[in-house]
Amino acid sequence: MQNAEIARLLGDVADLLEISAGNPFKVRAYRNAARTVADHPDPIAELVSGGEFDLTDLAGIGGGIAKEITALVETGVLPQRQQLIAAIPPGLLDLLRIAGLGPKRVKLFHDELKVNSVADLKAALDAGNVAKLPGFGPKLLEKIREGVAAAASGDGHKRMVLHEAEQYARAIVEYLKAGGGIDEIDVAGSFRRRKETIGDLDIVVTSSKPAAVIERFGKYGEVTHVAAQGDTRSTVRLSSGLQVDLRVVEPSCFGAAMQYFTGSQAHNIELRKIAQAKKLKLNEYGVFRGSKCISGRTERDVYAALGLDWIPPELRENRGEIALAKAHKLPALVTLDDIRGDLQMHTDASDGKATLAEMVEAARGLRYEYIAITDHSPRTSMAGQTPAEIRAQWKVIDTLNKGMRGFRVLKSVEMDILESGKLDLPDDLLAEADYVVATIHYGLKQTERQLTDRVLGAIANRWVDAIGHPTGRIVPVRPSYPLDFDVVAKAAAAAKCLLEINGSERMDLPDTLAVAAKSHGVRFVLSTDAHNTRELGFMKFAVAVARRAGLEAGDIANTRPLPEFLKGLRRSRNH
Ligand code: DGT
Ligand code: CA
Ligand code: CA
Ligand code: ZN
Repeated sequence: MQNAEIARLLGDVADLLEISAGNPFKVRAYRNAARTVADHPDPIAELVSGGEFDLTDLAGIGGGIAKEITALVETGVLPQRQQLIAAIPPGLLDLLRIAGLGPKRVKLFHDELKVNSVADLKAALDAGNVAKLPGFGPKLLEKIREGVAAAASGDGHKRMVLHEAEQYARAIVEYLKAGGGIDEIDVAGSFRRRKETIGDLDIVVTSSKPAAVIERFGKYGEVTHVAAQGDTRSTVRLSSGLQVDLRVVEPSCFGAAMQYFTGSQAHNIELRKIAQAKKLKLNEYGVFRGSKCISGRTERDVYAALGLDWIPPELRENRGEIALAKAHKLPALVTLDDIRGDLQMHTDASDGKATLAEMVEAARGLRYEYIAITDHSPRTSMAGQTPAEIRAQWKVIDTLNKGMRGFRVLKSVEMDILESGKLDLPDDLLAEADYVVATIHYGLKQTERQLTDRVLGAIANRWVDAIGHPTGRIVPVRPSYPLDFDVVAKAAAAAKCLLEINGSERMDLPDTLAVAAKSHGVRFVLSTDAHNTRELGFMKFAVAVARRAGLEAGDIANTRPLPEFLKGLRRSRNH
């Protein structure tokens, strides 16, 4: 069982306690425990079943919750959650899964309107009773109405963020492999294309014992419902709401099946047109001339039969990749191995959880050559550092650097671009840094003109080396703030200011905007925005966005060795 799943169940307990007016300290304890588990770098379930591990050593986990987690790992059931579910109307859990609704609102509906199910909520909306509650404006009501409609039609499952889907996919693939009898196994679909959210997982397998694989799949501990099952395919729903499709195929068809089920649908439709023009037929079993299969063993064979170079899955969106494959002009996409440093992360000097030393050690473990420590500036009220504190941190970094070989910590800061458009730190301080990233965190409700001007103002400052998470979006909870992105991209290119691709759940820049930025001549920097050591692993998601945008190593500043990286920064070029 993966950490995301344990954390989700602990979070359910917090929600259910809150709805049933449980002890607020207990609510908080479960929420903290959920966070601790979600942030833990190693699989908690494995540690617990290994024996020697004491859960109460973890921050925020006491004896009671430790026992609960141990029971969960051993039995697949969290006792506290079962008890709570038995004591409340079961429909309340469905309400919690609706977009825009959390425990506070569900409790309010329950207490004030006697709402106990999706149907009850729909009736209350229709009768205008929700609108009478304080804090429910037209926008929120519309969002809830949409969520209720989706839930009522059985389609209410939210898309899962790639970060989380990664854990679920890995766990279920490992489970299937552990059962034996599997020759090849891979995840296709939007997951393989590395889309930022996943509708469902599509797993393709070759096996000499299809029936046994299908049976084992249906018995996976998290399965709540087997939606469809045949001799070679099955669809299940997990307790997290995630749907998983499994197909068992012949080895001679594995490449064709992977190609078909990777999609995208738009990409596949274009491929079929190419096949038809060559008097061939393309489907999930292979490429056929008449009834004779001419390829299907590998994806490369399938593309070759159509006269195309193999296309990396991240590009398969029918956005021009097929013409490039035909002309042998596909980009050599950047890979995780190309990345030599991580240029945004936080320590406990601002809102991070780990110390500077811990972040450095973890980054060295990832074989980076350099990192930037980018704690927040004063505007981030609770967490920001004053100029004096920043200078003190930089002194510590100087000392640290003297004691290291082959690795360098860059003196940096994540500086807020204030609501007024001014920058949060003075030029003399910025000039002493090795690297500065400027970002917007506040005043997101301003107009497009105001927000665009703020970003342009930051780009105009010669000491701003990069704009961090440039659009402010967070997948899937918050869209971009209004921004004239073309104007921003042109200005960044002209000023040699980098634009960040942030690999946290922001996934910001989005892939489509990174494409647009590249066309204006922008260079990029990839970062994780890690707030603990585990999140340093988010670089693969920044790389995913970059690959979907067709970026090559040469487009990305932190694929360069340190001297070249530093020389390429505008602060060194402008002298
Ligand atoms: P998702 O799950 O909504 O994030 O997106 P996908 O792309 O994973 O879509 P999904 O799971 O419905 O199907 C996986 C792939 O299988 C899809 O990308 C292309 C292929 N596929 C599925 N159904 C069809 C279909 O009716 N026609 C074609 N051409 N391809 C299909
Ligand atoms: Ca899918
Ligand atoms: Ca599917
Ligand atoms: Zn930030």
